[in-house]
Amino acid sequence: MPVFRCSLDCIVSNGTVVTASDVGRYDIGIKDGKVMLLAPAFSLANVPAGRVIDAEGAYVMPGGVDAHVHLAEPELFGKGKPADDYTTGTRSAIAGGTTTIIAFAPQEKRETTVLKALDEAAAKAANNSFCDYSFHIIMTNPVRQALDEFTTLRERGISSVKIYMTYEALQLRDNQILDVLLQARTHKITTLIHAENGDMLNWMTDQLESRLLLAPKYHATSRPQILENEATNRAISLGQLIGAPILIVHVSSPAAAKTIRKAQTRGLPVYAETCPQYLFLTRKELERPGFEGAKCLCAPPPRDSTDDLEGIWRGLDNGTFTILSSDHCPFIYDDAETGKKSAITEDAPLGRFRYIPNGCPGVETRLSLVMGANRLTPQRFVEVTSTNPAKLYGLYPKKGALIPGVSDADLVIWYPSMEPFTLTNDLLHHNVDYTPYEGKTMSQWPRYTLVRGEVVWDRDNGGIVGSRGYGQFVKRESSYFCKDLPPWDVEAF
Ligand code: DUC
Ligand code: ZN
Repeated sequence: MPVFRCSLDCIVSNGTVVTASDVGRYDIGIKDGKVMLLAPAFSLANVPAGRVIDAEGAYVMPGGVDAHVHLAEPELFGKGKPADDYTTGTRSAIAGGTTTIIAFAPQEKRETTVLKALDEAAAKAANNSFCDYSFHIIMTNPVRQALDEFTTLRERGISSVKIYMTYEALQLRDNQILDVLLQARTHKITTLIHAENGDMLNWMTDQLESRLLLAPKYHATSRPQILENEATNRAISLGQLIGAPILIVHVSSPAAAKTIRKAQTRGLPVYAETCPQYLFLTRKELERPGFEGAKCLCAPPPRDSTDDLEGIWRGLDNGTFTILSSDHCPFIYDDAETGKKSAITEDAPLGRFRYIPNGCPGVETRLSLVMGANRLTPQRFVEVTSTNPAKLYGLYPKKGALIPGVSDADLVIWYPSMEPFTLTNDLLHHNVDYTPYEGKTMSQWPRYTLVRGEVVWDRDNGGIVGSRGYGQFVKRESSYFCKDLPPWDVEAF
């Protein structure tokens, strides 16, 4: 039995503690916001502590790291603005067991700097967040000045940028993508890529519109898998030319997943993300009566069949997908100005899918949906929802781990067993009037969430008990997966 000369701030006793590599019955001692020790279950029973939480044998895991969350952004994905700001979005995150988010700092197309975007996002998040946070820069105008600012980005703890192969306000040409990748390689920055072929989908949209096929379900028709697979393949080729690590975000297509797996097998530094919407929703959801299908409209779209969902689950299980994020992109449904209904006009009572803001809320439901499906081992669940995003984006081992003396005491504690309940939007904490998963039977939900040792979510005693402004900006290092590379040399080809 360990002998303690000092007291602990908190003990989480008798948990089935799960990390990306191990499962075991432990007590966790917390001091000054850090994991101080893991000791055999019940062995800390006589140690003085400010608070003791009895996990009653339930799973205790590193808190979720959600690396894809859209908050307080301007209109980027068609009409409409994400409805959550840093307060409501991070409130929703902690209620769902997520303790760190990475949101976005979007550069405007006409700007020649990316630092303005970073300053603006930082100002929005500061003193407003319930959980810890960082930002990916969205690069829309990779001119020399913006690229030269990568040095400053690294100094300020930012080690990732995101680029788009679609969306008028965001799309880059291949030569611009190469510019970003080369600079990213030099500065050990990971490049996130939204891989859909924008020209193909615009052309398909024009075809559909010319036949007056405008309803939400045609959004999926306009973006078949081949268009995601083409862009994925091109992104991999561009990355290969430069030898730069890339992360393909929100992969929905099993065909694209196969392309990624082949590249990984060839040893290329290609990482991939998927999201719950591609594990639980099919395009059938876009056919809900009236305009209701718009609630599940996101890009890439939910795919055709349960076989497609199975293909994505397989990729999550077999290592093709490195991380599982939410792509929380919340638009109010019943809002004709900035929400989903902004695409409805007198001429188009079912809306024009081209103008429906792309995105679904999901930061709060990400962990519970996937835990409840019981398809992954607990260790693999922790790996894709917490440890790998922390490693990939330079937060590890401060986040995504339970290493004594090193890791922040960010924890999600589940119930030892739970009566299934029906999910309804009023149970959630985002600023949106719907969830795509309304009516779904849930068999898991976090009982407690701790951020740096403080209980911020206590489902049975007050719900949200953390405070706005407690969340801190976390400076990030380069990716844990990033290798030292010699300078890129065009003459080597
Ligand atoms: N896809 C979405 O569904 N929403 C936000 C951005 C994106 O690429
Ligand atoms: Zn995207």
